[in-house]
Amino acid sequence: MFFIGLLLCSAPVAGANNRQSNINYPSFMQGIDYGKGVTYVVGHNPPDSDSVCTAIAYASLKRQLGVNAEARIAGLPNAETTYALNYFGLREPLLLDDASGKNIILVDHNSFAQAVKGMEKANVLEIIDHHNLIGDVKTSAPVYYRNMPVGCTSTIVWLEYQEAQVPIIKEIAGMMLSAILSDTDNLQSSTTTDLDRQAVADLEKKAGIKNRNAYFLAMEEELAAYKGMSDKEIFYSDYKEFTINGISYGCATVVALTPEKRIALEKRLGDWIAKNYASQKMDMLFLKIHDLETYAATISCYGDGALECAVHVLGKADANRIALDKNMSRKKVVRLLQPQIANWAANNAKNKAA
Ligand SMILES: [Mn+2]
Repeated sequence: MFFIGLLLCSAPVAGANNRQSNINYPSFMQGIDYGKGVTYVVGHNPPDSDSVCTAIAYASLKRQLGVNAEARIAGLPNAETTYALNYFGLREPLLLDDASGKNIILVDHNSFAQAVKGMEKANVLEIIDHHNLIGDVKTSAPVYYRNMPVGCTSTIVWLEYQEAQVPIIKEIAGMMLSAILSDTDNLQSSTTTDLDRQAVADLEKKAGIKNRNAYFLAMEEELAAYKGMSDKEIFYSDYKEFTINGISYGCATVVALTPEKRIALEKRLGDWIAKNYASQKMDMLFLKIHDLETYAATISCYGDGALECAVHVLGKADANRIALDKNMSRKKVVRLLQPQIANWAANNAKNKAA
């Protein structure tokens, strides 16, 4: 326990300016001034398992490389993340409610719209991410920016553990494993790469998970229960916001265990948005729901032009809903939607001017 406590919680033995004691520390990291204070590793808001678990794993790696890093969360973790933390006996990181003036490493996002408040005034030192570059993050010094087209940020962090030749303890393996399983839907999502599979094969051994499918299902059962949550809380539990050409849009992801539960959830949340759309102050809203039995998924579209844009790239609509290809991730949906919305916004502006 002492060993784990040391790795997870304590300040580094070597100071930030004494990093040469770590033989495998990439020498270019000397170009980053982590200063004397704490560097906070934080994911997006609202957080998912990637954002929370990867922050824990990356902060632990940085500490072992001599950086005074600590994991923080941008908001309350969801039930799936809480399950993973409890399973591996780890405490939830503290909340970072304002990033201004702080040294920051961003994981799992690259835009202010998804970041902790005050990030515009933070000192961003690194970005470790697997999303397309929608970001508006600007920095005063060069950063270590690592973006890879893999299924999960933890896959990148796993790779960094290999590169730095830092051993991965059980609890940290458990965090990275949980993040990858969550982001890739147990390696089923269209975003999954061989590197994610390689990481999972290594991490499940190190985490002592003998039945990965059972562990994944237990995590998802917690998430999909949406215990005690209102319609609005469910809608915003895994939600991301974007802006393109002056059009703001949000995409929520919700998961159900069975096709029956997916249909029920579609109806429940659909009724809620239909009533509350106007007060959400977004130009367009999208709700993606999939179930973990068949991996069938649908996306419902709300707001002027939303369905029109979606039909162009995602297929035929039934009312305001489109059936998606199996295993299609939100990331891919957004990647397809974004240029359509950009065009729509440009044409709309032209029409208004004419
Ligand atoms: Mn992620």
